[in-house]
Amino acid sequence: MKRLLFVLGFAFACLILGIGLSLAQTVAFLPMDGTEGSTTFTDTMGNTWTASGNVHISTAQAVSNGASAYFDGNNDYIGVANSSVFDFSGPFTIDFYMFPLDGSARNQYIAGESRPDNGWGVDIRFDEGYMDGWGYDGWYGQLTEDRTKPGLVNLNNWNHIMISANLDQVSLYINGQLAVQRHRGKISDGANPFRIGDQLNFGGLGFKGYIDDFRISDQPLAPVPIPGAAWLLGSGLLGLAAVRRKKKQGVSKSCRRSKLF
Ligand SMILES: [Ca+2]
Ligand SMILES: [Ca+2]
Ligand SMILES: [Ca+2]
Repeated sequence: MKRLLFVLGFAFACLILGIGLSLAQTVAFLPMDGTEGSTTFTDTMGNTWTASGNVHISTAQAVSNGASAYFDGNNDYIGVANSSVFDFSGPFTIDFYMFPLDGSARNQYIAGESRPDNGWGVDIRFDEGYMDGWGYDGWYGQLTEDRTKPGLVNLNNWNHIMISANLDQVSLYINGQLAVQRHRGKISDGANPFRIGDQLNFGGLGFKGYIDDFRISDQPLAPVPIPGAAWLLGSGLLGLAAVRRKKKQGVSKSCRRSKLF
């Protein structure tokens, strides 16, 4: 009997391990923590980001650890040189929390490595109170929250934003709700820097507000819970700590649900 239990236990462990290893891996993560005014943005995955303009750590609003990044909407961004981490030609997920302060400005650039002149890359924008994005189905493949719906983004509050893409389709989730799902085309990679907050090449406005816990993963993620053991093996203790921090910070139920994948 003991031998049977051992064999069954071993098989179960292998199953969980297999599930875990097949899960997405975080390739960039900015917890945006630190002291008020700091311009140091540490990436727990080792990517080197540089602050430009007036972007800084702020303790005025936060999802994790009492601090986030504040962007004033005018030439403020955090940038990182291109590398294999910032290649969106395969499956990927970009997710983060944002606290927008301006719901009327057009095309506020939140994140991406888009380069419209060359027709490659992807981006995420906040456009007159709606989420938007470009480049997911050819350069003109716009990704826009359906404007016939009530706005899903809450101004002057934290929102969880997730763009999850496999090779066939791309999904935009806002606070755990599916806002848009559409065909995903070929996404051409390029050497443009990845930037958060503004993108001079695009020529639009910068984002005005706060961003926290910015993450890039190398697989599509769904905003649904998965078994804790498998998730733990797949995402590691870092993710566990991040979720525990969010629970302590009192993020809304929908936000917590979308973070538990
Ligand atoms: Ca933080
Ligand atoms: Ca500025
Ligand atoms: Ca790239």
